[in-house]
Amino acid sequence: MKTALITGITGQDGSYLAEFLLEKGYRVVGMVRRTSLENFGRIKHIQDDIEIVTGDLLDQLSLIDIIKEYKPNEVYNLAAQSFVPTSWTQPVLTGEFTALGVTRMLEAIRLVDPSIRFYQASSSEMFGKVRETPQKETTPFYPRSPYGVAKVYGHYITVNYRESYGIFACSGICFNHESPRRGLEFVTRKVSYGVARIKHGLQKELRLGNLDAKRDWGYTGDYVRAMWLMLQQDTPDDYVIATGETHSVRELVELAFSHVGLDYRDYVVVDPKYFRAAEVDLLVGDSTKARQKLGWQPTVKFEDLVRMMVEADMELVASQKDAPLTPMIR
Ligand code: NDP
Ligand code: GDR
Repeated sequence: MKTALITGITGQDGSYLAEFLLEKGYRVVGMVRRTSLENFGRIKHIQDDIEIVTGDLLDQLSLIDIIKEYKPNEVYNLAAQSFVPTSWTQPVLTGEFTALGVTRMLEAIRLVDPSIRFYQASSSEMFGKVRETPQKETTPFYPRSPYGVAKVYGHYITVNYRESYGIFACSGICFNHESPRRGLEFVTRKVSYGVARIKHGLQKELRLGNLDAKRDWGYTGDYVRAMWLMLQQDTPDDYVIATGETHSVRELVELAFSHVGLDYRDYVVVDPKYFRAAEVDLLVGDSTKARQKLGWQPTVKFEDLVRMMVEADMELVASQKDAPLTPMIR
């Protein structure tokens, strides 16, 4: 039985990856950071099937201890400060988690067992300002936020440890991927949750930022399969993971509202508070390499993804109706 260590297991991707690896017969160890209240909402249904260990990407020794104790065959480094706007308000902390955290984990692997296979969660935010479309592995990076800059560091340190020490280290340059477990502050979930609350009469308007930004949105369940596939190859490499389709935030909003019979123009308010200091205008990925070498392809189309998220939130909000939660939407 192979052992996988997942950092960021309490996050969206971590929960889907843990489910996927359990189905493959892995022993799954999830690293969580210490919090005063448990934060296991996304993994409570599999909590009895996985092992949880406390550690932090900010703490080098905790990583070394965990690698020594659990002896993973594969490490999936998904933990990060992943919300782009927060990277402007906490740029140094974002660098510590999202950039240097990668080096700390790679150092733990190098020191304890360099034969461990390593996956780094790189991001389409590294492409940033449009240089070329669609974006592929060879497209130059031009990050537009401290988050994007930190991910470029994480990406290149992964490449460097592969080239310097021969570690089987791969980067998945994943474009946006979403699900009913997406954090409430990201735009797809903010919209699906907002639509559900409006439809249930709990909210009157939805305040958003730039409706013209375009993203290549896929389904998280498809993306975690690509992460695993990368670590099963004969040689380590980096891959763009994307659907190849792009849509604007406006299209997302229009579709989500129309799914419950509403016209978004009656509810959406553009609030400059949500504009970014520097925007990424257009992302669309070319995942030909992953399709050819990994045999990967996405299975969920944009329209189905939006429908899935709105329906899940309609149910969630209905179940909360007597005790509505106030979303912490920024
Ligand atoms: P989430 O924000 O949902 O999850 C992030 C996870 O990282 C959480 O489990 C969080 O723990 C954990 N974490 C944060 N800081 C630390 C730390 N210092 N030590 C240990 N754990 C920490 O992100 P996603 O699941 O959406 O994304 C997973 C990864 O993929 C991230 O690295 C993200 O940047 C990257 N990515 C995501 C894409 C997407 O579209 N989803 C696309 C491309 C890249 P806690 O629950 O305690 O906060
Ligand atoms: P992104 O995702 O920044 O692409 O990063 P997000 O959903 O936050 O934004 C997508 C686009 O929507 C526009 N937008 C808004 N965004 C938010 N969050 N809230 C709003 O009200 C709003 N209105 C418009 C944004 O300006 C942006 O253009 C995600 C994260 O998961 C990263 O960790 C990951 O690396 C990248 O995807 C790929």
